[in-house]
Amino acid sequence: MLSDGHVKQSVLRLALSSRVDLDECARNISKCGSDQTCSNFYGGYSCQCPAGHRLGTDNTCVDIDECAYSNTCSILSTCVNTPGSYHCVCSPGFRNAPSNDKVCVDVDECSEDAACEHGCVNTWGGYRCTCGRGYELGKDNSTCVDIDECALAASSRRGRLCVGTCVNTAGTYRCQCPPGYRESDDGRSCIDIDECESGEATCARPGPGEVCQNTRGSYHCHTIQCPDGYRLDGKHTCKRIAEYCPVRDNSCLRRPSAYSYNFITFVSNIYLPSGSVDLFTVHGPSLAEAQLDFELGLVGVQAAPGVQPARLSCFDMRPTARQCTISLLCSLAGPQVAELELTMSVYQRDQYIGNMVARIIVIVSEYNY
Ligand SMILES: [Ca+2]
Ligand SMILES: [Ca+2]
Ligand SMILES: [Ca+2]
Repeated sequence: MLSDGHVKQSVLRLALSSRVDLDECARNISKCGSDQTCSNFYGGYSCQCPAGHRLGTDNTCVDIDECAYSNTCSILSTCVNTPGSYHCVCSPGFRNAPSNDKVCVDVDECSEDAACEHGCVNTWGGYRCTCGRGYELGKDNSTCVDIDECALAASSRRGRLCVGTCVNTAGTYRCQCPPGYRESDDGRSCIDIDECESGEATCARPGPGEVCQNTRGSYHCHTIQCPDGYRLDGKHTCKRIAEYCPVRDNSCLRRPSAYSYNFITFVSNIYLPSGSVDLFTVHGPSLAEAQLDFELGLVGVQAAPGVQPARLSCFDMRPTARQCTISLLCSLAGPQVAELELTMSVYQRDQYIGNMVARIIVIVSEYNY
């Protein structure tokens, strides 16, 4: 006889002699055990075991082991039998629901004691820490460590983050340009400052003969000093004062009729996809039956310490009947300045009639951008 988990043992007695009920419970003459509840009824009484107990064979109450049979504990918990009942001991990350020790619910560690430096995401049975942009989770899974984007990019094949220098900072990075450049609007590139244009350039003596040549990341000052017997003509040319040489004055004829100064600048280690790049072309005079003869020389090289100076073999000369083109064959490192001299001798009907000199000042800047 089961009712509400209580186990009843009822005793019916025949009361033939009297129609008055005897209350065995009240009289304390029932055979109910001390842990049982006695319930009187007309003509008998019953003994009830406490909840969670069943009546044993010898009429004593025995605890029911709910864990051994059916229980409501989920797989996330362990059933623990108790006298008269049981409860569910929750797995780590879970705890009993308020006022229900047979149900386990997830602990929201984020709203409690989770030690996350930046962010926290609650998960079923646990939680995880998150980090803000530019940070990654440390080995302790709770603190956030700055990502070195510069080192990461350098070790990956994605290429450089910055044209200039990459500077790692907390949570991000920035690109830095050397003096002589300004940062581009996107912050990644370096844009050359034209110091000659802006007036920042401090060339020795501004005025005739002083040439300010802007270069990538810097500028170059060059003073054109015309040799004796020459005068500055325009900005970049020295002309022989004696325009015509006296007849048979060979020493006069051997002197160039003009020196022109030509400035060419490019970046360090310039990429030469086809192996060479044309630098400069000098054209011959428009004389009838003129023959031209060209000669190329390296006047001098100023290279920074540790920089391989340009050699004459780095330059090629392609003369034709009317002109001559100078090209670069080497990917020169900078900073350095090389000065070339291209002498063009002019003949007419096999008669030497004079020469001109083109000075080519090749300025290689320090950086490759
Ligand atoms: Ca949780
Ligand atoms: Ca960083
Ligand atoms: Ca510049």
